[in-house]
Amino acid sequence: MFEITRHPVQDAVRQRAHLDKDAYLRLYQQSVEQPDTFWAEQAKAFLDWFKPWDQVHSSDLAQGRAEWFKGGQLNVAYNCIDRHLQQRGEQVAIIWEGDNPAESAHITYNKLHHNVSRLANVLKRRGVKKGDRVCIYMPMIPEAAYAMLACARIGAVHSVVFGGFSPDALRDRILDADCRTVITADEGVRGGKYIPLKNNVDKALQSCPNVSTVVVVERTQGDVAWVEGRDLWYHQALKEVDADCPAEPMDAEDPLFILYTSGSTGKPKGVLHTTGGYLLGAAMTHKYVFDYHEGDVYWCTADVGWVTGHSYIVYGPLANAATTLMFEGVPNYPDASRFWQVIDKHQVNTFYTAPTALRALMREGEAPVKATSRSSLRLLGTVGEPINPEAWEWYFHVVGDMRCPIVDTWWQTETGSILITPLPGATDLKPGSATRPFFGVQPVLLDEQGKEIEGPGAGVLAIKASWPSQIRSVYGDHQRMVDTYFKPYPGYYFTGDGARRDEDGYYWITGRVDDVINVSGHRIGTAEVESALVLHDAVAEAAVVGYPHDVKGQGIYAYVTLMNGQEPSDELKKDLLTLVGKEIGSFAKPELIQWAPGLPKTRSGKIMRRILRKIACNELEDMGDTSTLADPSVVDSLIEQRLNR
Ligand code: 6R9
Repeated sequence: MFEITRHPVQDAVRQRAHLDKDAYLRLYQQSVEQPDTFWAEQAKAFLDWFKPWDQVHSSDLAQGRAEWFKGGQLNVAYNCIDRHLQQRGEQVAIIWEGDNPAESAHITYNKLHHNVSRLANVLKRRGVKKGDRVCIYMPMIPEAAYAMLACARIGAVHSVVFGGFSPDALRDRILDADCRTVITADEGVRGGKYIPLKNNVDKALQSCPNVSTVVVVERTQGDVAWVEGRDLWYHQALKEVDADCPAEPMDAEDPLFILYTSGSTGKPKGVLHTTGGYLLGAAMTHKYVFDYHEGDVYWCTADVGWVTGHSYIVYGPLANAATTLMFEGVPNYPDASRFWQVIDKHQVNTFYTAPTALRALMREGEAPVKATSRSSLRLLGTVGEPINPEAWEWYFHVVGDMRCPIVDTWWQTETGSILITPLPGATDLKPGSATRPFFGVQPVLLDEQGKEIEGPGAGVLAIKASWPSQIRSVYGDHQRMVDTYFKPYPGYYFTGDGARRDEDGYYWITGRVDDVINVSGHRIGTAEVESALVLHDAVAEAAVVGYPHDVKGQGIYAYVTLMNGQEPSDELKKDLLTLVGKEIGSFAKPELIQWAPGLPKTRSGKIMRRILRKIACNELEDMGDTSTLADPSVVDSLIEQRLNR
């Protein structure tokens, strides 16, 4: 076992920080004992309101109901742009760093205002109204942020679909939210490769008759097909509208966006977030967790297609009038020094990334890091999956030169903003622990009976009181939200994660307890991959589990049973991978496919995943109780043929 060293708050960090330990404890206590007073103050301090709220908060977690700042009116784009213009119009809002190191751009708040307002007018002109859903399928270019903010400006609800999703996955999401408008680009560029986004949209739209507008940003000038009347070039459309577009007053509880995420069933859920509570959560955590100060250059390496990109590239930083860096490329292009070069080039102070990226870069050794200065860095962060202490220490020593605290931030698409995290000036760090709850967050560990565990212990992680940026619904299926998150443990929000709490009250997230696999920080439902595999004519049955992977955190291990008369072959394996790529996206392709003549099942026919997980993890000592298996010999043959040794 790697020994865990405690890292106390350094003096220089504490002196600069907004909050020290006493301030954290005092504010935390107030936030849970007098939540209405606490949140009213924060909402006034962080956001500009057109009209004050009637009630700070009302919720009933047993029913999955939460309302924050009901009756209050505000606009997210106004809060992220307009209110900064008078003092900071010429300050840089977005630094864009292209895939190609020779390309970058600086977008001021004035320019952001101009582009967002024009795009909002383009949408209006095409008939997009408050409450309409708009799908955004974009590469990492500033126009992705403009598109999100343009929707927010007119009260349209955006649904950003990650550019790595396949046309089929895109189609499902467009249909589920009944989007009539899609904003995309001709092509994306990542690691020197071109991604045919517009082409993917065209394929998806073959089965989406309701889509009447496709706005296309010109990124590469690559060849694209064109549907007259439906498709319009972004740069041309912008010229035809004026730059004045008033921000629509929205109720705090009006929807802001939908973001699809995988769960334990085959169908992704459209997590719905609303306006006031979400923005407050994003803005407040951005300031305190990253100890944001005016003038800081802040970089989150996520993609806007995931929630981290929503809250910590776009909404949180812009609400705080920060300078946020948006990176089009990948960590190892043109070489493994890229992240650190970008930090020097733009004098980045805060850097927020995923453990998987760090593990991949760790393999390249220290030289690519040490070839750069990184002297601008003050704070480091991680998100998306548990960070192993070895990677944490590498990040701390090699990247941060032992000077920068690391905030390991635990949260989810459903939580909207960071819930468990160190605060740099307040929290001693323990590598691998997300440490302590943010303001207003009351985490609990529940045992198998659903009883709260006191003191140190381990259980499923749940949250026992509403917080402003919590999920409000699953789009089009409210009952599914209630069933998934609020029914399993009545009165609690169920996270789907397991966790341990130590003697200092620190939380250690151990990973998902449901059938969700976390591959490189991307959530993938096992059922989604299984549904894709069984679409193949040769496949009778498939079972998918996760196993530990050195770089990706978890890898996907698929057991595939073929139809009678079908022979396993490398060709077939390739076909199956292609199929998963087509149905979901390349990032969901299984690492390992084992041909399974039979799967371990109970006599009632349920697949025993516990056993499949053990085999995939190469943990064969204790297979647990196999007495309920219909045919125990199946297990021996699977063990014999196992692929991860
Ligand atoms: C923000 C984001 C959520 C799941 C979550 C958990 C895992 C995220 C983590 C972490 C350990 C952390 N997760 N942050 N596990 N430590 N700091 O990633 O949202 O894509 O919805 O994934 O990711 O398992 O339940 P999302």
